[in-house]
Amino acid sequence: MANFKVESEQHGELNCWRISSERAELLIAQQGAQILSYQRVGEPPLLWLSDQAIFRQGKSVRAGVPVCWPWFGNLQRNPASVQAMYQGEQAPAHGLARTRDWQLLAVEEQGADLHILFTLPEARGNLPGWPHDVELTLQVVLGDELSVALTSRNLGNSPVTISQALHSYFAVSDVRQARVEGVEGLHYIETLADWEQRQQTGALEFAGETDRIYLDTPSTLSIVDPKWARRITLTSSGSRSAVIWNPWTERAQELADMADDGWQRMLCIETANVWGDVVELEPGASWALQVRIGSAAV
Ligand code: TA6
Repeated sequence: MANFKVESEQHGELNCWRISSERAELLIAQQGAQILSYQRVGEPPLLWLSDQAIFRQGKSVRAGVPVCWPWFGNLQRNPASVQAMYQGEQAPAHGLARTRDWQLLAVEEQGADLHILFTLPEARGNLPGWPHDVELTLQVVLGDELSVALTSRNLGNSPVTISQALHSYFAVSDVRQARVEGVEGLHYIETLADWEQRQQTGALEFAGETDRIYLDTPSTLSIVDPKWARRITLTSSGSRSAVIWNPWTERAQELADMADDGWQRMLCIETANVWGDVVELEPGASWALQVRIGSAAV
């Protein structure tokens, strides 16, 4: 007998699945194959879902793990090789994949883990303004940790260059008391000061709006949350860059889908391939961007 449950749920305009195992529960939207929430039995949520989230077609939900692909952020800020792939007019922020409907291919148990597989059929040459033929899959594994792997395989005849990110929103007690470890000494791009390159001293603490691209990142970053006595650990592969974002007071007020004080309870660490870390896929080549998310008491 199966030890998991898959239930369909409608949230506003979005079809979603609530998938639960004996150990954890996930809510995933068909749009963007976006994980909206992740909670282990008996623990507070690890991922943040905005109290004022808007569940509308064509708009990414302010929650969980939006998939940014085939470019990250503002296309104009990407290397020319990534920009050249897009032939449309207005390029939406964070690419095309997060607002398209994905297909759920399988939910199956493998040992003690639950494997969930999605694909974006339109990536096979039918995305508006982006005519390249790529097999794009998102594999989510619910085990002791949550693993998310985004794999792109170039099925066309010419190289394809992408930037991408798993734009993960983490739940914290109060961002002003949390810190990120693993970034000590790294160089980063300060997007809030003319994209100047700077160097991090010590762990990252938060005292204002933060929007940085960390370069040459190690495979492990963690969020230490003393108030909730919790450490969230992100273990990545296929990535040497990470974006760390918190909108703080004024930017949060501008976001219709975030409460004015919502910024206090969230923190984005985005496992990425951005800046000098974009991915060039030769014909037939594939690339997997992966993060495993775990937590432990501190
Ligand atoms: O990853 C950081 C960032 O690019 C910020 O600049 C901020 O705008 C955020 O993502 C959210 O973007 P969104 O398009 O989802 O509102």
